[in-house]
Amino acid sequence: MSRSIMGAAAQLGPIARSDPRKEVVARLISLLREAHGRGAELVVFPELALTTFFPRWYLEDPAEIDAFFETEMPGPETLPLFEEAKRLGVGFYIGYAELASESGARQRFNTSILVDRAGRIVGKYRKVHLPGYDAPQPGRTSQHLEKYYFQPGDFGFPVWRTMGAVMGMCICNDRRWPETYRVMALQGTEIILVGYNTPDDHTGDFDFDSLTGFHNQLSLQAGAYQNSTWVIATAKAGLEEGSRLIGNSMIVAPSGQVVAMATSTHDEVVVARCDLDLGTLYRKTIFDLARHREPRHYGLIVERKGPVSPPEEG
Ligand code: CDV
Repeated sequence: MSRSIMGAAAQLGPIARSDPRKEVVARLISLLREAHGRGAELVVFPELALTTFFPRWYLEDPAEIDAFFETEMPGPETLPLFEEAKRLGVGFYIGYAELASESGARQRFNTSILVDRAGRIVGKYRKVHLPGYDAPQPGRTSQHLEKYYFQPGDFGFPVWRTMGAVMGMCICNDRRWPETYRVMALQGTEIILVGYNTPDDHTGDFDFDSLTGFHNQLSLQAGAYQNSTWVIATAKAGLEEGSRLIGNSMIVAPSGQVVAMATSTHDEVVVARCDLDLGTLYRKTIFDLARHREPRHYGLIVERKGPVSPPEEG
């Protein structure tokens, strides 16, 4: 009997800084209902889906910063989303800014959670690859300060067996790194869930930035194909506080083919049936990792952080 799960990418249009959480959660619930109406069993919301993408600003006032963070999940404002998902029997992924106070220390993470169809949090992931800088960069109209606001995630890349599949999570910039997918593939992942906020001017070099949509798709398709996994990738899109965030939320099959893609930069749901046995075919043939990988030649990947070139010639 073939195994499958009906997946949805629930893209969000822009969120203004002044938008109250309550309003944002109402939008999430409306997307959840639409996805459910179209048969979805698992809905993927974006990275930092409850607020505007605040790492574009350099803020110093701790109270102002704290306002973007969740101290509990669900909290009073997010509980209605959990309740509605449970009522509908739909699982979901959502990204948010987490203010953790474990062992008495306050730590900030860019986090996502996986909630099953009974409304239980079954997995938590904290973003490993934080892009940008830890201090404002002179001469830039828009900053990217994730290294200032967040600590790198401390969970690695776990996967969970839930809702009839093995699922992993990552967040935005993680999707550009082959290590992200491969570590999850080595744990048998069948679906990777990812939310993103990607401004179309993130390097400030037009030649590079004009390829932002292409690089998003290239990373997702390569990650899916090379690791025999479905990828459900969801954007926060549109003109948000003067920053243009790309859309193109998509669902990619283990073949690397895009099977559904958003066509707007607004709130939008795309759905696709994810046949989990499609991944098995790839895993048993061209990407049979246990048969074909040669890890003894891959040591540098974990031993060395950045490139060291051979000495100059002559
Ligand atoms: N939120 C992100 O991680 N955004 C990055 C941008 C800065 C390039 C991304 O990789 O899409």
